[in-house]
Amino acid sequence: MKLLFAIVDREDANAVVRNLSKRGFSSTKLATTGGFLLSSNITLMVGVDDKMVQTVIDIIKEHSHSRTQVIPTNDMSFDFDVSIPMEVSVGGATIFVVNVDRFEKV
Ligand code: 2BA
Repeated sequence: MKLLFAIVDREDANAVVRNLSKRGFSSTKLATTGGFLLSSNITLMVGVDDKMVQTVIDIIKEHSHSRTQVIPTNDMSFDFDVSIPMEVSVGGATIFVVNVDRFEKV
C-alpha cells in the first residue's frame, strides 16, 4: 500500500476530491500553506493499493490546473527599496508517494 500526499490549489481541491470519490478512492483534505508564497493550498492524503497509484495520480493531474502568480520581490542592487514583480508558476499538483508499512481501521 502507498500513501499519496498531493499538494493542490485550493480552487482545484474540491474537484479532485469529488472525482477521486466517484472512482471509489477515499481522501483526507488538510488545509496547508506553501512555504514560498505563504498562501494557502490543500494537501490531500490518499491511501491506495500499489496498483492504483497511477490511476490516482491521473485523476489528480486531470483536475489540477497550472497557474501563474505575480509576486513582488526586492531588488537588492539599489540603495533604496525597489519592488520588482516576478512571475511564479504554481501547480498543477505536487505529489509524494510513500510506502505504508501497516494500514488498519479499528
Ligand atoms: P509554495 O512553497 O508557496 O511555492 C509556490 C510556487 O513558487 C512553486 O510552485 C514554485 O513555482 C515557486 N517556488 C517555490 N519555491 C521557490 C524558490 N525557492 N524559488 C523560486 N520559486 C519557488 P510549485 O512547485 O507548483 O509548488 C506548489 C506548492 O507545493 C508549494 O507552494 C508547496 O506548498 C508545495 N511544494 C512544492 N514542492 C515541494 C517540496 N519539495 N516539498 C514540500 N512541499 C512542496
